[in-house]
Parts: sequence; structure tokens; C-alpha cells
Amino acid sequence: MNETSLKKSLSKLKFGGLRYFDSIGSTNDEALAWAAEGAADFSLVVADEQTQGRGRLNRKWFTPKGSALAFSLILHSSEAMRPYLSRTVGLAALSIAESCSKTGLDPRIKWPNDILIDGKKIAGILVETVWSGDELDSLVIGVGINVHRASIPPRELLQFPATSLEHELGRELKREDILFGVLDSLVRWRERMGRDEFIKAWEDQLAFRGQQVQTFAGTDIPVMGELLGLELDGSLRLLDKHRNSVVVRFGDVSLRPSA
Ligand code: BT5
Repeated sequence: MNETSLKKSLSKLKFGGLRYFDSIGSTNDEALAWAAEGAADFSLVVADEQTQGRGRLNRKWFTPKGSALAFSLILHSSEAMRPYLSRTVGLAALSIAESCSKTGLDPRIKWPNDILIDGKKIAGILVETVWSGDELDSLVIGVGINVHRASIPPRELLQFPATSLEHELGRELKREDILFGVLDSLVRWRERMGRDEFIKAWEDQLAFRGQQVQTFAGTDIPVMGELLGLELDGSLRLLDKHRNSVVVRFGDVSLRPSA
């Protein structure tokens, strides 16, 4: 992947701007700075390698050179999107899942921000925001997708098993084609963010639906229950052992199947 091949593959999409880097600290840091300087809606930062890739709570995200997709998309919070901003992570998750499905794989969304294939993590999402005073100005959707086999981090560095698209498919892929698929899907889902079909499609792709799970949100005490689905704001709905409905809101939540 290089700037020329990238621009060629993405030529059908209308970007506010496009910045490509052979190597960068974090595409989200670049996009946050660009958004603060007034980047146009639908501006994209892509890198072939990240040396300081970030997950949530400043956890490390691995993007070795030449092997993965690492990009950050800047969206302005339009009038139409504003009531549904809590669905933004779903917008990214659905778009990644849909484009992976098109390659013949069966992805699942591990709420809130991971994409799994066969129970292993293939992609992670980090949504961050830029404010003008107390008005939300822009959203930065950071996405890392393991495409080639060399993108899979060593097992000992992970809390959750990981895989790559090529490993799961058993054939070669072009990163530019996957990126086009994700962004093309995102453009379409963005228009439908406020609709019920959006929540339904997101819910249909959830991992562990109907199964017992535990979620951890900053304390050692997990919230446990059967994973039922989503609230309209994208929060997770569980059914606890007393048959009470429990809502788990966004934040730093980790979800695991119960042993
Ligand atoms: C995430 O965080 O999964 C969000 C990752 C977002 C990365 C993108 S890349 C482009 C943009 N620029 C950035 O700097 N970030 C975004 P979280 O749920 O906190 O998961 C982080 C955990 O995933 C780490 O602690 C590792 O255990 C694991 N991990 C790191 N790299 C991985 C990889 N390549 N594949 C699978 N798991 C990985």
C-alpha cells in the first residue's frame, strides 16, 4: 500500500481530505489535531505503520509495517447525526462487519468496540471527540484491522486471542480493497443512523447473543447475565439471574463469555 494505490482504490469516495503516512505515531492523534484545525467532514488519515497505536484507556494497539489497516475518519456531527451520536461505535462496527462478510467471513461484534471472527479479535475501534467549547465539533473514528498474517500480535501480549482476515480466509487480500469496503459501507449506514433498522442490523451481528456473559466496567465486580440485545442508544441489555433487565452503558467496558 502506498499513497498512489490508496488514492486509486478510494477514488469513488468523496473525501474532505486524505492524509497518508508510511509511518506515524497514531492516526487518531493526527486526526484529532487535524479536526481541531478545522478538517472538513469525511477526512481520512491512513498509515502503513503505527508506532504509538492506542486502544481504549491508552492500551497499546499493534500495527506492524506493511500488514494491517490503521485509519482514522473525521466526521462532523451533523444535525441529522446529533441525536444518535451514541451509535457512532455501532456505525464503525457495522461497517467493518459488513465489509468482512462480503469476503465470505462470518464476523461478530463484541460490544462495544471489537470485531471477532471465530471468537478471535480481528479489529478494534476507538472513537474520540473534538469539542468547540461545550459543542461537539467532530468525531474521530479510529479503526485497526488485521489484514495480512504478520499483523497478528504475539499471543503473550494479548488478553484476548487475535487473528487476521487472510489467516481466516486462507487467501490473499489487498488492504486498499478492505478499506474501500468499510468506508463505502459506512457512508451508507451513516445516512440510516437514526433508523430502527440500524439498531436491528447492529444487534443481529452481536457476539454471544443469548449466551451468559460478564461485563467489567472499572471494578472487579462483573455485571453478569444473558446477552439480550441493544437499547436504542446502543447500550447493552442483559437479563440477570433474577430475570431483571440490566442495562450496561458505554464507558470502559470489557465483555467476556461466562466460563
Ligand atoms: C481497541 O481498544 O480495540 C481499539 C483499537 C483502535 C486502534 C485504531 S488503529 C487506528 C487508530 N489509531 C490509534 O492509535 N488507534 C486507532 P481496546 O478494546 O482497548 O483493545 C486494546 C487491546 O487489544 C490491547 O490491550 C491488546 O490486548 C489487544 N490488541 C492490540 N493490538 C491488537 C491487534 N493488532 N489485534 C488484536 N488485538 C490487539
